[in-house]
Amino acid sequence: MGIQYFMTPKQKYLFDLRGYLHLENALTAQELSDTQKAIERLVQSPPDELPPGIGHGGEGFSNGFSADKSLEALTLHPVTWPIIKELTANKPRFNRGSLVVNTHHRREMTPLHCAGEGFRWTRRYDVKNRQIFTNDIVVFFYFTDVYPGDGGLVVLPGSHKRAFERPGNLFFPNPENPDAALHPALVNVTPKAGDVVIITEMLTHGVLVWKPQNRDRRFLILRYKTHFFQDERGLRDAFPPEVMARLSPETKALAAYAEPWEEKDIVKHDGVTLT
Ligand SMILES: O=C(O)CCC(=O)C(=O)O
Ligand SMILES: [Fe+2]
Repeated sequence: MGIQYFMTPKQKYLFDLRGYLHLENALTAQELSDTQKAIERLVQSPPDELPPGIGHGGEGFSNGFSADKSLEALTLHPVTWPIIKELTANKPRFNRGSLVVNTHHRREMTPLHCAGEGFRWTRRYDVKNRQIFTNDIVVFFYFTDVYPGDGGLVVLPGSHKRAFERPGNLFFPNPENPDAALHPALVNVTPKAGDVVIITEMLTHGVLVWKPQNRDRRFLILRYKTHFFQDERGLRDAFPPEVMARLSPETKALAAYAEPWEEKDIVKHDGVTLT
């Protein structure tokens, strides 16, 4: 089967120009309320009662996507799925899904970073025959609102096509000062609950200190590579056995390794419902 084109001309233009997309209201009201409730249950649950295979360290719940079917279903969400298929040339592999509850207690920012900095040549962003390809995609589903001035994700639009090494401290000469004005080349992305942000991990990005004391920033990080990508998870299962055991067959198919010339059955479906 040839590749079908799903991204709108506007999405293609913006993703290629900036290295990310911010899609508003990606979740239905029902999806948003189901996922918000599931996350609240996870947050309230004592550490020894977390579902097997979910670890809570720092501000993250590793494998948090597998805590509830409403969260697991986001791996194949109708808004993001066609875009993920297109960006990976129909060869996606889902291989990581953490949930984050970011609060003001975390006082330091996450410095700017991106895939492909330094010696790593394995991550790519390319455009050929009017098609965008990238083998490292991160999808952020938001369950709470972010407003300008709150903090959170900052990106350097266009940096996924950089040709030179980023000079250290160029954008944050004084990273200890959370009140410093943002460098004009950076954009603080401010999604609202139900929005989704899709980036290529080639994009330079970081995280500002979260300022509100009465609100947190809750979001799911879903990572996709090509299904033949070799990283430390390589040919083995992307998730621990106790997580694999409760995943739906569709999610397992999405997380499966395949050879470069193969095409997984799961990509033949536009809308995938978990069974
Ligand atoms: O906290 C965030 O918004 C971004 C985290 C991050 O850099 C990543 O997941 O790659
Ligand atoms: Fe990152």
